[in-house]
Amino acid sequence: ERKKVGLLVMAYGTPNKEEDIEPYYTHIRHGRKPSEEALQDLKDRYKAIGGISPLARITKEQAKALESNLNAKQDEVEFSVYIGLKHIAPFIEDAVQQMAEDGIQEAVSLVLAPHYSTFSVMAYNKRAGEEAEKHGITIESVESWYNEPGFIKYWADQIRAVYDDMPAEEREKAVLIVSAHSLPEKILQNGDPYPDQLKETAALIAEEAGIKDYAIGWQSEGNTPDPWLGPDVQDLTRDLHEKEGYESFVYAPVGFIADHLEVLYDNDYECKVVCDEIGAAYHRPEMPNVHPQFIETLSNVVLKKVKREV
Ligand code: FEC
Repeated sequence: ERKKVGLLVMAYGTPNKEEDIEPYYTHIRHGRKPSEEALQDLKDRYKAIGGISPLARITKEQAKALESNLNAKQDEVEFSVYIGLKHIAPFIEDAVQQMAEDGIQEAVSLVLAPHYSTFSVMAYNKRAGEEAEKHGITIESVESWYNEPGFIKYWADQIRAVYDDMPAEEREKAVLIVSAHSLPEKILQNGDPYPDQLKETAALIAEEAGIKDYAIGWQSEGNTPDPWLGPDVQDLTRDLHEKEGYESFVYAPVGFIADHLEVLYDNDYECKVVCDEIGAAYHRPEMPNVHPQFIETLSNVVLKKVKREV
């Protein structure tokens, strides 16, 4: 008899249809409605990537693939997956409640974002933990997996393939930009590990891919008056072109793991606009999505956590 363990997979969430955009945006803004202008701007960005984001579909596919992989790999534990989203239903709390209704007493949780920060992973885990306590469920949380060898290899392989495809003269003037979602600078006051974790991911990927010219950037920063972590990837692109003469840019948004607005718009549109303006080439390797090697990596991360506890 296999032991039953809940697998709580947490992700950002995305509007499922146009009418969801306003409540979703309001939730992201901690309950404050966006202005008409800001709302329209967000609607236009979704329109530019094809109407809605593929993120909802990809999150479900990732969760299913992870569950199958885990259950095929070992026979001590039977994992049942539950998706809990940060900003739209099914919310993290809904998922934990469903686990309780299904009689789950033990669970392991994983946030579909590699780097730990008080703003992201800690917030997800806090919400899961508070709901779990109400139902007497114990949750072991994976806190980060930004330096997992399989994760590093995934990106190094994709990046290597992009460089190998370049003509030699382009390769000599190419630079890799490794990025994650920006966060307000105030996270640094409490010693948040987020920027150091991104630095480590970047160094490991560059080393494994054999790339010497790389830089770290931040992207998708929010529309608030406080300062955000920089340099922003668009400014960084201009700077690297003007000061160092790079003419080909390879973007690796490693703080994300799926095709969604922040990549399809902020990289594939906004960064590409800058590259076009300065006459540079734009490249963006494929996101992990449900790539088998990537799912295998997540599966190992979860198993390590469970084995430590059993
Ligand atoms: O629908 C989609 O395809 C895109 C989904 C999406 C992902 C995502 C990931 C992260 N965010 C993080 C932090 C912030 C902070 C603010 C913020 C704002 C937005 C807005 C949209 C949005 N985020 Fe997001 N983020 C996604 C979507 N994010 C839409 C609102 C409009 C805008 O600013 O563009 C600022 C909130 C505020 O105003 O106070 C902070 C972090 C991640 C990566 C980790 C994770 O996935 O959880 C950190 C995907």
